[in-house]
Amino acid sequence: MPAIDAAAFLRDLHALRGIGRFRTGVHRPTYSPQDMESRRWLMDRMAECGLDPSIDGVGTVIGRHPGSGPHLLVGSHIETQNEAGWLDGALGVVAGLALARAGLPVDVVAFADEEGHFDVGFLGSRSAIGDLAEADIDAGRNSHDGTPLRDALAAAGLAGLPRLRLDPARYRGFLELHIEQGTRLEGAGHAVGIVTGIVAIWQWRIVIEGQQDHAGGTTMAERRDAGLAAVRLLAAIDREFPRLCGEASTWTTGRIALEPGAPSIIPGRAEILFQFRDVAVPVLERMEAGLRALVRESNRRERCTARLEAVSRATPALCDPGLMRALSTAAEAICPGGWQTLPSGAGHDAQNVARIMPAAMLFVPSIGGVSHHWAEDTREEDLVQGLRVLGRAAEQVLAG
Ligand code: HGY
Ligand code: MN
Ligand code: MN
Repeated sequence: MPAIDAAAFLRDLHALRGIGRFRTGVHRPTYSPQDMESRRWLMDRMAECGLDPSIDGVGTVIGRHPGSGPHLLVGSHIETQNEAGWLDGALGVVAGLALARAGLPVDVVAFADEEGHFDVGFLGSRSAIGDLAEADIDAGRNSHDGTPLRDALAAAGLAGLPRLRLDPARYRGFLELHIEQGTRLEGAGHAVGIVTGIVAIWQWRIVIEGQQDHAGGTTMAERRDAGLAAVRLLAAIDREFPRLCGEASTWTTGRIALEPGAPSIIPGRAEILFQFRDVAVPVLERMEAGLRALVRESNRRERCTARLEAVSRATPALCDPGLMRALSTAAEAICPGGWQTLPSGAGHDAQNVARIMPAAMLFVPSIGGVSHHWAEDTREEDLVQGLRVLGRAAEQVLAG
């Protein structure tokens, strides 16, 4: 068993929690001043743990182990959703620091913008596996305010830096420790989850054009209300999708923006951000076909026009059986009977890294399943136990 310093691990987690603190969580949107401060903090910790730290042209931070290998890559992300949790992403990166501090030959990585503040989708891990062209960066926009990605990179001082490209030959594989962000482990009374597969997120923008007009003088028969058309389309999706979806599919409308958004003006424009998720591409394709049919039907029925735009389509991933075996052997040794396998309903950088090398994930329980919320939390004993399972599995893989 590697000599893991649990106290230092928890100290690092709480120190990172203090950068961009928001209530009991954090607010560290990608490239914000607090996000960049956390990346500098991480590089300092990497150097202290004997790693050679660097930040790349999209903000991914990697700490390279100086030895000749073989190595494992361990990490996740450190930016967060807005006003969200302190563990989503941070746990996997700080766990990597703890393994390096224990002397394991690991490289530690924090992939930039896993949380999709920019509409490229998995910016850092896609760039690191060679799946991001310069044109993708040119086209990238902030998902909240439309800021061009190029401008954000320049403002963060990253413009012109080379981009990390992972060499799969350097690694036995990639391991990501993450909170479950659901209630399955807590419901089963299990402390550890070994992930079988990771969903793909297919993200859409639906723009509905109507006619801005007076809310009183315009009769109900003659108005072209983009807001009502949006609501009716979303209701139609919710009626139809249970017929198309898979067992664990989800679909979510994260934002409906009405313009001009005044109480006495009929909205002339509606913009919907809509996504659906599943682990199986045929199910995703079935839901896409259903969505396209519903948009066509809306355009037949409404006096408004709806336009569907694909924002991003991730690739689902199955976790590597060999790494999963190492994780389950370690889990059984450390918490016998207290673990299970389960799919991930959240997307993760591991699903991209899995496209170039073996990758696997380990979950620890989320209290009440809460995540993407500042109240997100996990018991410290579960955090430490998850780290110990990760460390034992990493040692086994490296000894391979
Ligand atoms: O939304 C997700 O699944 C990830 O947490 N960004
Ligand atoms: Mn995450
Ligand atoms: Mn997240």
